[in-house]
Amino acid sequence: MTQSGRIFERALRVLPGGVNSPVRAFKAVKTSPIVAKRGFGPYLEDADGNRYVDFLMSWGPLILGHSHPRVVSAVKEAAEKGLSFGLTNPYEVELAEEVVAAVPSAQKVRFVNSGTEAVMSALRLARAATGRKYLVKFAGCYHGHYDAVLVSAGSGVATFGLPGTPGIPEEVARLTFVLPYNDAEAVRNLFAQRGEEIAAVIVEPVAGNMGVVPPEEEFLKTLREETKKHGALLIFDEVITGFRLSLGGAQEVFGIEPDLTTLGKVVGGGMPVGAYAGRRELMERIAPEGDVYQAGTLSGNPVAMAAGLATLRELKEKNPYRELEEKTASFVRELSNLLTERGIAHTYNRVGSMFTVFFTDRPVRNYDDAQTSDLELFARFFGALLKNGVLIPPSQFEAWFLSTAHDEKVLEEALEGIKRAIGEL
Ligand code: HOZ
Repeated sequence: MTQSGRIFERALRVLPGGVNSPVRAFKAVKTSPIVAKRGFGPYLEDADGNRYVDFLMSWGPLILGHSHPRVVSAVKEAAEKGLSFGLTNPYEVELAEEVVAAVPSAQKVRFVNSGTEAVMSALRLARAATGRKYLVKFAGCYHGHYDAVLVSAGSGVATFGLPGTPGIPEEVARLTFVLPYNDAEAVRNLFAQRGEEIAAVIVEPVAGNMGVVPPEEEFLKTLREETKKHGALLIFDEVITGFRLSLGGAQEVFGIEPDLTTLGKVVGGGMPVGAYAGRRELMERIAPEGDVYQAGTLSGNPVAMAAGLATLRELKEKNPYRELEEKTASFVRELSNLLTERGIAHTYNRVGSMFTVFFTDRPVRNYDDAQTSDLELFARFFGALLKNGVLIPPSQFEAWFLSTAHDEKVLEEALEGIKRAIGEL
């Protein structure tokens, strides 16, 4: 038995499913999970010493690659001064200043510990600010595991084919309307009927949790127009796209300002950080300035803030976005050519440095399309890639990520592994 196998066997005895987040169990790809030992730059090494070119990249945070020296030294320096104070510290102020400077719609920001927490808090704020209770989300979008948004969700919920989850009262689920992604007409119709009851529309401005699905131009514009017209708030869930597509996120790329933005992943540089941000008068409703309560012992943790700060400063100084996009575009084109040469029907979606390959012959513009992908073939593709030194997300309904550490040579190495893997399908 492998070392990974041995560790996972022990894990199964003490952790539900052997994991602390379902997608890590590799169930959908019918492969034994690997146990991570270390990461360096674009590579991940498992407990048996196997090295993989990593396109999972911790599900998105590691835009600078694993263990970037600047981030690691910032973490060490902060840790030596204290792991947690439960008091205001300078790092959180500096990180907030960076967020406010970069994200177009952010005038004030509150840090929390995960994307889920950010979403939960932003939705509470939206309900308080509007005095309404209904929410709108889109099928296949995933906004963390908060009750209100775990209906028709992407990510792990899609991966395991779950219709929803027990434990969420029907009364709660009924407060969330679910519409198809990229369907501006459906949005207009719903607002025409129920517009005055809707507190907020929450959307991934580029979907990343049904695989990558870019927004059609009219879609985001319609969301902005309809929410404004009916006094509802527009929330962009930029947990994946924030600081990933550009320093100002998807809202900067598409030129549309939401009322509230949720952040996570890159903003924490690999540490557990989430955040929600928005216009001053909205954010000032949050306690202790206002009456909407939300708190956390470890929120704004100095070590986590230091990691985020080092990451954002590196991004600001180096501005790697154009290069990242070009590298990713040419990589995914070559990958697609390899599949075509082998006669495998597929399509891919890419935005910036995130992309997904779907094994279907129709364009993927919503969750129904994404579900036409051949999941059996995806599972075999995943296994063959792993055997050939390439790690991708163990689910069809996720994004692959490139980092600044994925240079030409590494991508060449990955393409060789991919070519061998395709040959084995
Ligand atoms: N937050 C990730 C969604 N793309 C998945 C990570 C997880 O659920 O563990």
